[in-house]
Amino acid sequence: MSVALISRDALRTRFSSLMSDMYRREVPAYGTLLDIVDSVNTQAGAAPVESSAAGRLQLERHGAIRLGTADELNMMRRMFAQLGMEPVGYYDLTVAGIPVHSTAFRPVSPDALAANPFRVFTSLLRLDLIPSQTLRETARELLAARSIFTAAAMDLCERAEAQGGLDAEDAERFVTELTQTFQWHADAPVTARVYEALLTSHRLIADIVSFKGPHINHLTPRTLDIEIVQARMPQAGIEPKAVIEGPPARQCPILLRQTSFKAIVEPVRFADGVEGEHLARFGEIEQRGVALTPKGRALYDRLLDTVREVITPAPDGSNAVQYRAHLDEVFSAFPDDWTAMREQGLAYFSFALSEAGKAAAAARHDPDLTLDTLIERGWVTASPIIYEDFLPVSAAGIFTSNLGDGDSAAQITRSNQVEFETALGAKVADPFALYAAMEAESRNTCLNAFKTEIPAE
Ligand code: OOG
Ligand code: NI
Repeated sequence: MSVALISRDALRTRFSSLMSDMYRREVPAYGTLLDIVDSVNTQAGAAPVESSAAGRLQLERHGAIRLGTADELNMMRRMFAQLGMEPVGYYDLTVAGIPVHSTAFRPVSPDALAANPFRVFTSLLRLDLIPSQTLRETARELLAARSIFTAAAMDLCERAEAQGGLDAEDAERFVTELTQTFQWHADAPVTARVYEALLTSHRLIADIVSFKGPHINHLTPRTLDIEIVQARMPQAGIEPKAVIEGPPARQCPILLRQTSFKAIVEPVRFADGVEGEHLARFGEIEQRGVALTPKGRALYDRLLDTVREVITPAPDGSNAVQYRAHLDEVFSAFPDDWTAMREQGLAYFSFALSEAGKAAAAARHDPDLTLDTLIERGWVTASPIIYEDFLPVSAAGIFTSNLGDGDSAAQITRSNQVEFETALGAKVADPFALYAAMEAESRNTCLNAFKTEIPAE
């Protein structure tokens, strides 16, 4: 007799909700932000970008963690695989002076994304980039001495791998145990002196190396209107950053717009008994739009570079109005119309038969109909495919141009990715390929409806 196994989608939803409860307890401002986002999302009359958005919107958020070693990353991949989350994309943040490289663990199939798109941006520290050899060794020893997963989480992960899943009781234990990996530990295993040295080397290195585990550093709900949430944050006592990152506000949203509030101060007790504090954990909100094709993405990158050659947002917000105006002006070159974006091959769309289309397909078979004709006749609808990934630091372009040698830049990037994938124990999926496959499948389904004979029963 076989046991009933809990679906990976259900496990992911339960895990994401446990993480959200924990972060709300640990960082109360996150709870306040969730309340604002909830009320804005319910009020927002605007139709969500994708038709199935309403159902998944409440559940939707992403988190971010930073790991210290290859073994931690490897085990994390196995854990997340049980939640239906696969590594997608490679982000090299060293180009922006941040000593990590990263991937996003997320569901990939349309069904899994519709069930719950919860994703975790996961970074791996690049120890080799710590300049001081003594500090590097200290960091290596600290990381080697910790184990970030509970024994029960590891046992249950192995059981899930062997059985192809977990029964209800094991599933609940597994997600509960796994959540513990991401909790905040106020008691740090380093002395205050070592912490200070790590902090001086790089704030992020101290955050990764000085603690017992990879505390979740933010959780980000998705909103239908980031402008309203940004405006309401100060009224609720939360101070947002000066400008919203990413593209400007548009009729037809593209990619990702994000804004955050400042890291909170958390008390720490160091190994030598010294009391101190740590700043790392914050809150963020995001608004997601359509996924861009390589052509659309190139246009986006070029326009953003153009903006930033003239003006970069000052952290104190002093030029926020001018930045915004310039961003709006430059981005007027990016078509703000779904049909234009589709016809110019700038974004990905998912196609479906309309009611009229279904009737037409049942009545006649015409293998010569093109998708464009079907759309013109109203037989097929095109809905934007949501961008499920992240935006790598735009400084990447500056890095490449500063090197002045395309080949060597490409080589550095490639070898980093190989190193990352070796640590991960798997290859990362190419996000463009995933969106293109979703689009192609929906296109073929529509076209095939007009090609195939109705099977005789
Ligand atoms: C991750 C930053 C990336 C986002 O939304 O772009 C990220 C980190 O700070 O560890 O979460
Ligand atoms: Ni984030």
